[in-house]
Amino acid sequence: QKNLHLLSPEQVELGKMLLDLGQGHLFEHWAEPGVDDHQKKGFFEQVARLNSSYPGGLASYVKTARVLLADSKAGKNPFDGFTPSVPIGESLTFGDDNFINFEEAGVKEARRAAFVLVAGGLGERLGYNGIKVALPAETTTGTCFLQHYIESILALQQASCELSQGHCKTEIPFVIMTSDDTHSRTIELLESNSYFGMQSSQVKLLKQEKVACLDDNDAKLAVDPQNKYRIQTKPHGHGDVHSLFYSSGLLNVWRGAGLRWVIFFQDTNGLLFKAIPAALGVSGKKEYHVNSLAVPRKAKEAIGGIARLTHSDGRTMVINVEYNQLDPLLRATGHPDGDVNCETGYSPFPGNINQLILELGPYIEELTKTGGAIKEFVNPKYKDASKTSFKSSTRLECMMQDYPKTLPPSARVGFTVMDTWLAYAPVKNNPEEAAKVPKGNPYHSATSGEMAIYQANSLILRKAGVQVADPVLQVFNGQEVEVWPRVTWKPKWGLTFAKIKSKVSGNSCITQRSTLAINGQHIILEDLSLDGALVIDAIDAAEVKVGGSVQNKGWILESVDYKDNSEPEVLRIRGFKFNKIEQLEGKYSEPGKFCLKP
Ligand code: UGB
Repeated sequence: QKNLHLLSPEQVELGKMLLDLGQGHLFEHWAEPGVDDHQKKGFFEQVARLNSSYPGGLASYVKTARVLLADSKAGKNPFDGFTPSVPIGESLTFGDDNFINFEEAGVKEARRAAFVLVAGGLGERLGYNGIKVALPAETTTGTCFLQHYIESILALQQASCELSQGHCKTEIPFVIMTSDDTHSRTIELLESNSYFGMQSSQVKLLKQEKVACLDDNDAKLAVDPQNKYRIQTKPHGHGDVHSLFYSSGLLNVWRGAGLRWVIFFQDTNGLLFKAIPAALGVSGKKEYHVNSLAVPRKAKEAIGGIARLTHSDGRTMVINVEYNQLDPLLRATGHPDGDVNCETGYSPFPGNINQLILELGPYIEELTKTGGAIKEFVNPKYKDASKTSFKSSTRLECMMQDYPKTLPPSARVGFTVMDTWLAYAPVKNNPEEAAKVPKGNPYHSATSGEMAIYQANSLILRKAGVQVADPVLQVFNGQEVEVWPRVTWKPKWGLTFAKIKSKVSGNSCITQRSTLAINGQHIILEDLSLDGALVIDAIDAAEVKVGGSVQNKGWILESVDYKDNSEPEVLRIRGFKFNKIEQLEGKYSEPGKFCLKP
């Protein structure tokens, strides 16, 4: 009351709303009028932001929180009444005719696609100091995740245009969802690298806001422990991407421009774009409204399981069941062993890798109904079994893969399973946590993420006819990994298997200790015998045939201890670095046809 003169009429309304919501405690410790007035105004600015960025405003947030907190206290199972079963989806085998056909169909569709990277997470589990998209996906070339994603989208754009008849001016839109934790550093990374070759107008950033923290079961909003004139906030989860889209107006712009697909993906998967063309082909041919990419899942692996849930009232849906919920759900529905592997050595439920392809028309229709609100959950850490108080404040959260939960039964929701080696190698765990992962389960670390790229490229070249040596086992940061030859290429060199096959001819071979970096578009490997390091840089207008016997001392892999502070963090978290002793380098900066033969 005493501070009313400071406030605009809108702020007075917000204040009344807080009181009506039983949030009077937020003002209890305020100083006398005339003291801290600037911070008091700041408080109302924050409340206005929290109110406008949440579908239905703070009133709706508090109301939902009270219901979810009561359910949690009562131990209510979110899947009450549902029985899980193993769903049927499309399963692809890399390189066979079916796969190649889907890839071609997907490349055609790509001209009508937009990509959305959710990159608002800080990656607490990884403990890296920077933003995750700035991390090198591999250290042979040092290409960071964001650069790799942008170059992949540009390669897809070019390949798609080449397939279309006539003049094609397509620019595939690329949206990045950021948060206060990642926004400015993402802009900085883009700007200081000229958007990695993309038109800056092609890239849009949408920033998610955090949500208010809750102190108790009555959804009392938490005062920030650092500042009594602020409400404490925490991230709301990647599900925010849908409401941000709804309010951005972008979807209608895209529909007007003739787009048909929106492809969502996460921040640190260096393999994803090897799977995207075929998966998009599946979406197109099967006319899926929702297509989730999946890989075989190891029981207890920290990725959700895709399940068909059938309710006792007859409703059914195909949906991700998050990794911490799958085990209790199975136990509660007649599977006393819970989340375990079946005779194949994998969980019978395909693993959700959270790369979603949505058809734009039905997506817009759905968001128009829901405003982009996604079913939320709350995960309070209680002090004791009475469940009356929390160890620390909690908040509502939501996940982007829960989007199908509100869809009508007529929606076509499918999924596409591909080999893990081709599609999924995220960087999420720090070295200590990764080393504790049970043997046989994936580490999801910077070490395994980089090694997976070499493995995938080696296996793809093998399939294309190159003799690639077997890997050796080595231990880095306490993790035993297969070390394949360090093969890398630019996405524009080969984004699909058909393209890669067209760049390889004759009899080529690569030894295990070799490094091959192909930084160019028109580079043909013909009767190449590589035993050492070979780096080829060529502009797009240069055509280079690479062959003959290349032998040198090469690049040696050396261990780096993650505790060794004299090494840069990006090397410490992967546990190795290259000692570049000797290599053959071919640089082609003029147009023309060239041969690189030692
Ligand atoms: N992210 C945001 O953009 N904003 C946020 O508020 C939070 C995250 P995590 P998680 O495929 O590996 C997911 O933390 O949530 C971004 C699926 O739920 O890496 O533990 C963040 O930047 C799970 O089913 O993953 O698990 C990152 O890009 C499984 O599929 C992305 O959201 C698992 O990912 C994911 O955030 C997986």
